[in-house]
Amino acid sequence: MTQRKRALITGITGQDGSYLSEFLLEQGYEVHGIIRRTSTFNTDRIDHIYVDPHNPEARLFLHYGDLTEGVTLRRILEEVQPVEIYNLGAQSHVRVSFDSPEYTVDTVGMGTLRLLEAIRDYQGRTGIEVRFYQAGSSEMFGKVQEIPQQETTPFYPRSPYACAKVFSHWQTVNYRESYGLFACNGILFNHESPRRGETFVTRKITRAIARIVAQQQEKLYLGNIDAKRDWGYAKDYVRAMWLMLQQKTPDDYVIATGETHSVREFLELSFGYVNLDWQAYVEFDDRYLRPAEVDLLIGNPAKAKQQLGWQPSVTFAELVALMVEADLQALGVAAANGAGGKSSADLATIRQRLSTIHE
Ligand code: NAP
Ligand code: G4F
Repeated sequence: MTQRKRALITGITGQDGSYLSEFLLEQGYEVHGIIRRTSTFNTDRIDHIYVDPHNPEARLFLHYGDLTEGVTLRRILEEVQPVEIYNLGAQSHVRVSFDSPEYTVDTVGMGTLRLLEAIRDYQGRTGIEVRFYQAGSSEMFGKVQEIPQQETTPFYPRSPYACAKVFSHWQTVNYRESYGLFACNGILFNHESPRRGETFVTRKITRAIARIVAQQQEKLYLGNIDAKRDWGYAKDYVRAMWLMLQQKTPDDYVIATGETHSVREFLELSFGYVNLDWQAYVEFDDRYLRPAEVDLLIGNPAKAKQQLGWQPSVTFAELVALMVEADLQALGVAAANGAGGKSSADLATIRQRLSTIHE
Protein backbone atom coordinates (compact mmCIF):
# COMPACT_ATOMS: atom_id res chain seq x y z
CA MET A 1 0.00 0.00 0.00
CA THR A 2 1.42 3.45 -0.90
CA GLN A 3 1.89 5.73 2.07
CA ARG A 4 -0.24 8.86 2.33
CA LYS A 5 1.51 12.17 1.83
CA ARG A 6 2.12 13.73 5.21
CA ALA A 7 1.91 17.49 5.82
CA LEU A 8 2.83 19.50 8.90
CA ILE A 9 1.10 22.82 9.55
CA THR A 10 2.09 25.52 12.03
CA GLY A 11 -0.86 27.76 12.90
CA ILE A 12 -3.37 24.96 12.28
CA THR A 13 -5.90 26.50 14.70
CA GLY A 14 -5.98 29.78 12.74
CA GLN A 15 -8.22 30.82 9.88
CA ASP A 16 -5.90 29.58 7.11
CA GLY A 17 -4.70 26.53 9.03
CA SER A 18 -8.26 25.26 9.34
CA TYR A 19 -9.09 25.69 5.64
CA LEU A 20 -5.75 24.25 4.57
CA SER A 21 -6.29 21.20 6.80
CA GLU A 22 -9.71 20.58 5.24
CA PHE A 23 -8.22 20.97 1.78
CA LEU A 24 -5.29 18.60 2.40
CA LEU A 25 -7.55 15.97 3.99
CA GLU A 26 -9.74 16.15 0.88
CA GLN A 27 -6.59 15.56 -1.21
CA GLY A 28 -5.89 12.38 0.78
CA TYR A 29 -3.09 13.71 3.01
CA GLU A 30 -2.34 12.78 6.60
CA VAL A 31 -2.28 16.16 8.35
CA HIS A 32 -0.26 17.06 11.44
CA GLY A 33 -0.65 20.39 13.19
CA ILE A 34 1.27 22.20 15.90
CA ILE A 35 -0.93 23.70 18.62
CA ARG A 36 -0.16 25.78 21.67
CA ARG A 37 -1.32 24.86 25.11
CA THR A 38 -4.00 27.32 26.21
CA SER A 39 -6.10 27.43 29.37
CA THR A 40 -9.30 27.22 27.32
CA PHE A 41 -9.81 25.23 24.12
CA ASN A 42 -8.59 27.04 21.01
CA THR A 43 -9.42 24.38 18.44
CA ASP A 44 -12.92 25.62 17.44
CA ARG A 45 -11.96 26.04 13.80
CA ILE A 46 -10.76 22.44 13.42
CA ASP A 47 -13.07 20.58 15.83
CA HIS A 48 -15.33 19.48 12.96
CA ILE A 49 -12.48 17.61 11.23
CA TYR A 50 -10.85 16.17 14.34
CA VAL A 51 -11.16 12.42 14.87
CA ASP A 52 -9.91 10.67 18.02
CA PRO A 53 -6.38 9.43 17.20
CA HIS A 54 -7.31 5.97 18.57
CA ASN A 55 -9.65 5.62 15.62
CA PRO A 56 -7.82 3.86 12.74
CA GLU A 57 -9.57 6.26 10.34
CA ALA A 58 -7.90 9.30 11.97
CA ARG A 59 -5.82 11.39 9.57
CA LEU A 60 -5.49 14.62 11.56
CA PHE A 61 -3.00 14.68 14.43
CA LEU A 62 -2.08 17.51 16.80
CA HIS A 63 1.23 18.12 18.55
CA TYR A 64 2.03 20.64 21.28
CA GLY A 65 4.73 23.10 20.30
CA ASP A 66 5.53 26.73 19.69
CA LEU A 67 7.43 28.63 17.02
CA THR A 68 9.50 30.23 19.77
CA GLU A 69 10.91 26.82 20.78
CA GLY A 70 13.30 25.27 18.24
CA VAL A 71 13.96 22.02 20.11
CA THR A 72 10.30 21.03 20.01
CA LEU A 73 9.99 21.96 16.34
CA ARG A 74 12.90 19.65 15.57
CA ARG A 75 11.41 16.83 17.62
CA ILE A 76 8.06 17.14 15.86
CA LEU A 77 9.77 17.14 12.46
CA GLU A 78 11.63 13.92 13.37
CA GLU A 79 8.44 12.27 14.65
CA VAL A 80 6.12 13.28 11.85
CA GLN A 81 8.52 13.04 8.89
CA PRO A 82 6.39 15.26 6.67
CA VAL A 83 6.99 15.84 2.97
CA GLU A 84 5.42 19.29 3.11
CA ILE A 85 5.52 21.95 5.83
CA TYR A 86 3.22 24.98 5.78
CA ASN A 87 4.43 27.72 8.12
CA LEU A 88 1.25 29.64 8.93
CA GLY A 89 1.82 30.25 12.65
CA ALA A 90 2.17 33.90 13.62
CA GLN A 91 1.16 36.71 15.91
CA SER A 92 -0.65 37.96 12.83
CA HIS A 93 -2.28 41.19 14.05
CA VAL A 94 -0.48 44.25 12.69
CA ARG A 95 -1.78 46.69 15.34
CA VAL A 96 -0.88 44.29 18.16
CA SER A 97 2.65 43.93 16.76
CA PHE A 98 3.29 47.56 17.77
CA ASP A 99 2.30 46.70 21.36
CA SER A 100 4.19 43.42 21.46
CA PRO A 101 7.08 43.77 19.00
CA GLU A 102 9.62 41.37 20.55
CA TYR A 103 7.20 38.49 20.80
CA THR A 104 5.84 39.18 17.31
CA VAL A 105 9.30 39.18 15.77
CA ASP A 106 10.32 36.05 17.69
CA THR A 107 7.31 34.16 16.33
CA VAL A 108 6.99 35.65 12.85
CA GLY A 109 10.70 36.07 12.10
CA MET A 110 12.82 33.75 14.24
CA GLY A 111 10.13 31.04 14.15
CA THR A 112 10.64 30.72 10.39
CA LEU A 113 14.41 30.56 10.79
CA ARG A 114 14.07 27.82 13.41
CA LEU A 115 11.95 25.77 11.04
CA LEU A 116 14.28 26.31 8.08
CA GLU A 117 17.29 25.25 10.16
CA ALA A 118 15.44 22.14 11.35
CA ILE A 119 14.54 21.20 7.75
CA ARG A 120 18.07 21.86 6.53
CA ASP A 121 19.52 19.46 9.12
CA TYR A 122 16.81 16.83 8.70
CA GLN A 123 17.04 16.86 4.91
CA GLY A 124 20.84 16.83 4.97
CA ARG A 125 20.90 13.84 7.32
CA THR A 126 18.08 11.73 5.85
CA GLY A 127 18.15 12.81 2.19
CA ILE A 128 14.33 13.11 2.36
CA GLU A 129 13.02 16.25 0.65
CA VAL A 130 10.72 18.43 2.75
CA ARG A 131 8.92 21.15 0.79
CA PHE A 132 8.38 24.38 2.71
CA TYR A 133 5.70 27.06 2.37
CA GLN A 134 6.25 30.43 4.04
CA ALA A 135 3.15 32.57 4.74
CA GLY A 136 4.38 35.92 3.47
CA SER A 137 2.20 39.00 3.47
CA SER A 138 1.29 42.00 1.34
CA GLU A 139 2.08 44.01 4.49
CA MET A 140 5.71 43.62 3.38
CA PHE A 141 4.98 46.15 0.60
CA GLY A 142 3.86 48.62 3.29
CA LYS A 143 4.45 52.11 1.97
CA VAL A 144 3.92 50.91 -1.56
CA GLN A 145 6.57 51.59 -4.16
CA GLU A 146 4.53 50.43 -7.15
CA ILE A 147 0.84 49.99 -8.08
CA PRO A 148 -0.21 47.21 -8.34
CA GLN A 149 2.29 45.25 -6.27
CA GLN A 150 3.92 42.17 -7.80
CA GLU A 151 6.74 39.76 -6.93
CA THR A 152 9.43 42.27 -8.00
CA THR A 153 8.01 45.29 -6.14
CA PRO A 154 10.46 46.47 -3.44
CA PHE A 155 9.38 45.91 0.16
CA TYR A 156 8.88 48.84 2.56
CA PRO A 157 7.50 47.29 5.78
CA ARG A 158 5.73 49.60 8.24
CA SER A 159 5.22 47.52 11.39
CA PRO A 160 7.16 45.07 13.57
CA TYR A 161 4.97 42.34 12.04
CA ALA A 162 5.81 43.35 8.47
CA CYS A 163 9.55 43.74 9.22
CA ALA A 164 9.56 40.19 10.61
CA LYS A 165 7.72 38.88 7.54
CA VAL A 166 10.36 40.50 5.29
CA PHE A 167 13.07 38.76 7.35
CA SER A 168 11.27 35.43 6.87
CA HIS A 169 10.82 36.07 3.17
CA TRP A 170 14.53 36.57 2.60
CA GLN A 171 15.53 33.68 4.88
CA THR A 172 13.29 31.45 2.79
CA VAL A 173 14.91 32.69 -0.43
CA ASN A 174 18.35 32.21 1.14
CA TYR A 175 17.74 28.63 2.26
CA ARG A 176 16.49 27.86 -1.24
CA GLU A 177 19.59 29.36 -2.84
CA SER A 178 22.16 28.25 -0.24
CA TYR A 179 21.02 24.71 0.55
CA GLY A 180 18.72 23.86 -2.35
CA LEU A 181 15.61 23.59 -0.14
CA PHE A 182 12.29 23.46 -1.96
CA ALA A 183 11.08 26.61 -0.19
CA CYS A 184 8.37 28.97 -1.50
CA ASN A 185 7.12 32.34 -0.37
CA GLY A 186 3.44 33.07 -0.84
CA ILE A 187 2.94 36.85 -0.76
CA LEU A 188 -0.71 36.78 0.19
CA PHE A 189 -2.92 39.84 0.23
CA ASN A 190 -5.69 40.10 2.83
CA HIS A 191 -8.02 37.13 2.80
CA GLU A 192 -11.10 36.81 4.92
CA SER A 193 -13.92 34.42 5.75
CA PRO A 194 -16.49 33.67 8.44
CA ARG A 195 -13.54 32.14 10.34
CA ARG A 196 -11.54 35.39 10.32
CA GLY A 197 -10.33 36.46 13.78
CA GLU A 198 -12.85 38.81 15.42
CA THR A 199 -10.46 41.77 15.74
CA PHE A 200 -9.52 42.09 12.06
CA VAL A 201 -11.54 44.88 10.49
CA THR A 202 -13.80 42.85 8.16
CA ARG A 203 -14.92 40.40 10.80
CA LYS A 204 -15.16 43.13 13.43
CA ILE A 205 -17.64 44.85 11.11
CA THR A 206 -19.72 41.80 10.13
CA ARG A 207 -19.87 40.57 13.72
CA ALA A 208 -20.97 44.03 14.89
CA ILE A 209 -23.70 44.11 12.22
CA ALA A 210 -25.14 40.84 13.50
CA ARG A 211 -24.99 42.11 17.08
CA ILE A 212 -26.66 45.40 16.09
CA VAL A 213 -29.43 43.50 14.29
CA ALA A 214 -29.79 41.27 17.37
CA GLN A 215 -29.89 44.40 19.57
CA GLN A 216 -26.79 43.33 21.50
CA GLN A 217 -24.65 46.30 20.42
CA GLU A 218 -25.32 49.95 19.56
CA LYS A 219 -22.08 51.36 18.18
CA LEU A 220 -19.03 50.13 16.28
CA TYR A 221 -15.72 51.89 16.98
CA LEU A 222 -13.13 51.88 14.20
CA GLY A 223 -9.84 53.56 13.26
CA ASN A 224 -8.79 54.58 9.74
CA ILE A 225 -11.64 53.71 7.40
CA ASP A 226 -9.93 55.23 4.35
CA ALA A 227 -7.32 52.45 4.21
CA LYS A 228 -7.64 50.28 1.10
CA ARG A 229 -7.06 46.56 0.88
CA ASP A 230 -7.14 43.83 -1.75
CA TRP A 231 -9.55 41.44 -0.01
CA GLY A 232 -10.05 37.84 -1.15
CA TYR A 233 -11.60 34.68 0.22
CA ALA A 234 -9.39 32.52 2.48
CA LYS A 235 -10.51 29.19 1.01
CA ASP A 236 -9.23 30.27 -2.42
CA TYR A 237 -5.91 31.33 -0.91
CA VAL A 238 -5.05 28.04 0.82
CA ARG A 239 -5.42 26.27 -2.54
CA ALA A 240 -2.68 28.57 -3.86
CA MET A 241 -0.35 27.54 -0.99
CA TRP A 242 -0.70 23.89 -1.93
CA LEU A 243 -0.26 24.59 -5.66
CA MET A 244 3.09 26.30 -4.95
CA LEU A 245 4.44 23.13 -3.35
CA GLN A 246 3.30 20.93 -6.27
CA GLN A 247 5.42 22.73 -8.90
CA LYS A 248 8.65 21.38 -10.43
CA THR A 249 10.72 24.20 -8.96
CA PRO A 250 10.25 26.40 -5.90
CA ASP A 251 9.37 30.06 -6.43
CA ASP A 252 7.60 33.06 -4.87
CA TYR A 253 4.09 34.18 -5.83
CA VAL A 254 1.74 37.09 -5.20
CA ILE A 255 -1.78 35.87 -4.39
CA ALA A 256 -4.41 38.59 -4.70
CA THR A 257 -7.64 39.51 -6.47
CA GLY A 258 -6.27 42.56 -8.31
CA GLU A 259 -9.05 44.77 -6.86
CA THR A 260 -8.84 47.21 -4.00
CA HIS A 261 -11.59 48.57 -1.71
CA SER A 262 -11.58 50.89 1.27
CA VAL A 263 -12.82 49.96 4.74
CA ARG A 264 -15.50 52.59 4.06
CA GLU A 265 -16.68 50.58 1.01
CA PHE A 266 -16.75 47.42 3.12
CA LEU A 267 -18.96 49.30 5.62
CA GLU A 268 -21.34 50.52 2.90
CA LEU A 269 -21.77 47.09 1.38
CA SER A 270 -22.02 45.13 4.62
CA PHE A 271 -24.43 47.45 6.46
CA GLY A 272 -26.33 47.84 3.17
CA TYR A 273 -26.78 44.07 3.12
CA VAL A 274 -29.05 44.37 6.17
CA ASN A 275 -30.51 47.68 4.98
CA LEU A 276 -28.81 49.80 7.62
CA ASP A 277 -26.94 53.09 7.18
CA TRP A 278 -23.43 52.49 8.56
CA GLN A 279 -22.98 56.17 9.41
CA ALA A 280 -25.60 55.87 12.14
CA TYR A 281 -23.56 53.21 13.94
CA VAL A 282 -19.85 53.74 13.28
CA GLU A 283 -17.74 55.99 15.52
CA PHE A 284 -14.06 56.87 15.32
CA ASP A 285 -11.67 55.72 18.06
CA ASP A 286 -8.00 56.63 17.77
CA ARG A 287 -6.93 53.56 19.73
CA TYR A 288 -7.40 51.60 16.49
CA LEU A 289 -4.96 53.77 14.56
CA ARG A 290 -1.45 52.42 13.93
CA PRO A 291 1.75 54.41 14.51
CA ALA A 292 2.40 53.89 10.79
CA GLU A 293 -0.39 52.92 8.40
CA VAL A 294 -0.38 50.97 5.15
CA ASP A 295 -2.72 53.11 3.06
CA LEU A 296 -3.20 51.10 -0.10
CA LEU A 297 -2.66 47.50 -1.16
CA ILE A 298 -3.54 46.04 -4.52
CA GLY A 299 -1.83 42.95 -5.90
CA ASN A 300 -1.11 41.68 -9.37
CA PRO A 301 -1.67 37.89 -9.36
CA ALA A 302 -0.63 37.40 -13.03
CA LYS A 303 2.30 35.09 -12.23
CA ALA A 304 0.16 32.82 -10.05
CA LYS A 305 -2.50 32.74 -12.75
CA GLN A 306 -0.02 31.85 -15.45
CA GLN A 307 2.24 29.41 -13.60
CA LEU A 308 -0.07 27.89 -10.98
CA GLY A 309 -3.34 28.17 -12.91
CA TRP A 310 -4.73 29.90 -9.81
CA GLN A 311 -7.42 32.53 -9.71
CA PRO A 312 -9.89 33.75 -7.10
CA SER A 313 -13.45 32.40 -7.30
CA VAL A 314 -15.27 34.80 -4.97
CA THR A 315 -16.04 38.47 -5.66
CA PHE A 316 -15.76 41.25 -3.11
CA ALA A 317 -19.56 41.56 -2.87
CA GLU A 318 -19.90 37.78 -2.35
CA LEU A 319 -17.24 37.82 0.35
CA VAL A 320 -19.07 40.59 2.21
CA ALA A 321 -22.41 38.78 1.90
CA LEU A 322 -20.86 35.49 3.00
CA MET A 323 -19.41 37.01 6.14
CA VAL A 324 -22.52 38.99 7.09
CA GLU A 325 -24.75 35.96 6.53
CA ALA A 326 -22.51 33.74 8.66
CA ASP A 327 -22.49 36.17 11.58
CA LEU A 328 -26.26 36.70 11.36
CA GLN A 329 -26.78 32.95 11.35
CA ALA A 330 -24.48 32.49 14.34
CA LEU A 331 -26.78 34.76 16.35
CA GLY A 332 -29.92 33.19 14.90
CA VAL A 333 -31.15 36.45 13.40
CA ALA A 334 -30.69 35.62 9.73
CA ALA A 335 -34.21 34.53 8.89
CA ALA A 336 -35.94 37.55 10.36
CA ASN A 337 -33.53 40.32 9.44
CA GLY A 338 -30.95 39.07 6.93
CA ALA A 339 -30.46 40.99 3.68
CA GLY A 340 -33.18 43.52 4.44
CA GLY A 341 -34.42 45.35 1.38
CA LYS A 342 -33.84 42.44 -0.99
CA SER A 343 -36.66 40.44 -2.51
CA SER A 344 -36.99 36.89 -1.22
CA ALA A 345 -36.15 35.61 -4.72
CA ASP A 346 -32.92 37.66 -4.81
CA LEU A 347 -32.09 36.51 -1.32
CA ALA A 348 -32.63 32.86 -2.23
CA THR A 349 -30.28 33.26 -5.23
CA ILE A 350 -27.61 34.92 -3.09
CA ARG A 351 -27.88 32.23 -0.42
CA GLN A 352 -27.75 29.43 -3.00
CA ARG A 353 -24.52 30.86 -4.44
CA LEU A 354 -23.08 31.41 -0.95
CA SER A 355 -23.81 27.82 0.06
CA THR A 356 -21.83 26.54 -2.94
CA ILE A 357 -18.87 28.68 -1.87
CA HIS A 358 -18.86 27.88 1.81
CA GLU A 359 -20.22 24.66 3.26
P1 NAP B 1 -4.52 33.63 12.45
O1 NAP B 1 -5.96 33.27 12.23
O2 NAP B 1 -4.15 34.74 13.34
O3 NAP B 1 -3.80 32.28 12.94
C1 NAP B 1 -2.49 32.32 13.44
C2 NAP B 1 -2.12 30.92 13.91
O4 NAP B 1 -0.78 30.97 14.43
C3 NAP B 1 -2.98 30.38 15.03
O5 NAP B 1 -3.14 28.98 14.86
C4 NAP B 1 -2.14 30.65 16.28
O6 NAP B 1 -2.41 29.77 17.34
C5 NAP B 1 -0.76 30.35 15.71
N1 NAP B 1 0.31 30.93 16.52
C6 NAP B 1 0.41 32.17 17.04
N2 NAP B 1 1.55 32.31 17.73
C7 NAP B 1 2.20 31.13 17.64
C8 NAP B 1 3.41 30.62 18.16
N3 NAP B 1 4.21 31.38 18.92
N4 NAP B 1 3.76 29.35 17.89
C9 NAP B 1 2.96 28.56 17.13
N5 NAP B 1 1.78 28.97 16.62
C10 NAP B 1 1.41 30.24 16.87
O7 NAP B 1 -3.81 33.91 11.04
P2 NAP B 1 -4.31 33.57 9.55
O8 NAP B 1 -5.15 34.68 9.07
O9 NAP B 1 -4.80 32.17 9.52
O10 NAP B 1 -2.94 33.70 8.76
C11 NAP B 1 -2.08 32.57 8.59
C12 NAP B 1 -0.68 33.07 8.25
O11 NAP B 1 -0.71 33.84 7.06
C13 NAP B 1 -0.04 33.97 9.29
O12 NAP B 1 1.33 33.73 9.29
C14 NAP B 1 -0.32 35.38 8.79
O13 NAP B 1 0.65 36.26 9.27
C15 NAP B 1 -0.21 35.14 7.30
N6 NAP B 1 -0.98 36.02 6.44
C16 NAP B 1 -2.32 36.18 6.63
C17 NAP B 1 -3.06 36.96 5.76
C18 NAP B 1 -4.55 37.13 5.94
O14 NAP B 1 -5.09 38.06 5.33
N7 NAP B 1 -5.22 36.27 6.67
C19 NAP B 1 -2.42 37.58 4.68
C20 NAP B 1 -1.05 37.39 4.51
C21 NAP B 1 -0.34 36.59 5.38
P3 NAP B 1 -3.52 30.10 18.48
O15 NAP B 1 -4.83 29.66 17.88
O16 NAP B 1 -3.07 29.30 19.61
O17 NAP B 1 -3.48 31.58 18.71
O1 G4F C 1 -8.08 43.91 9.19
P1 G4F C 1 -6.78 44.52 9.53
O2 G4F C 1 -6.35 44.49 10.94
O3 G4F C 1 -5.73 43.82 8.58
P2 G4F C 1 -4.26 44.25 8.10
O4 G4F C 1 -3.63 45.18 9.03
O5 G4F C 1 -4.35 44.64 6.67
O6 G4F C 1 -3.47 42.86 8.24
C1 G4F C 1 -4.04 41.64 7.79
O7 G4F C 1 -3.69 41.42 6.45
C2 G4F C 1 -2.27 41.28 6.21
C3 G4F C 1 -2.09 41.09 4.70
O8 G4F C 1 -2.01 42.33 4.08
C4 G4F C 1 -1.78 40.10 7.00
F1 G4F C 1 -0.45 39.92 6.77
C5 G4F C 1 -2.03 40.32 8.48
O9 G4F C 1 -1.61 39.16 9.20
C6 G4F C 1 -3.52 40.52 8.70
O10 G4F C 1 -4.17 39.33 8.38
O11 G4F C 1 -6.76 46.05 9.05
C7 G4F C 1 -7.12 46.42 7.75
C8 G4F C 1 -7.22 47.95 7.68
C9 G4F C 1 -6.02 48.66 8.29
O12 G4F C 1 -5.64 49.73 7.44
C10 G4F C 1 -6.52 49.23 9.60
O13 G4F C 1 -5.89 50.43 10.01
O14 G4F C 1 -8.34 48.36 8.45
C11 G4F C 1 -7.97 49.47 9.23
N1 G4F C 1 -8.85 49.55 10.41
C12 G4F C 1 -9.68 50.59 10.67
N2 G4F C 1 -10.30 50.38 11.85
C13 G4F C 1 -8.94 48.67 11.41
C14 G4F C 1 -9.87 49.18 12.31
N3 G4F C 1 -8.32 47.47 11.61
C15 G4F C 1 -8.65 46.78 12.72
N4 G4F C 1 -8.07 45.58 12.94
N5 G4F C 1 -9.54 47.26 13.65
C16 G4F C 1 -10.16 48.46 13.49
O15 G4F C 1 -10.95 48.87 14.33
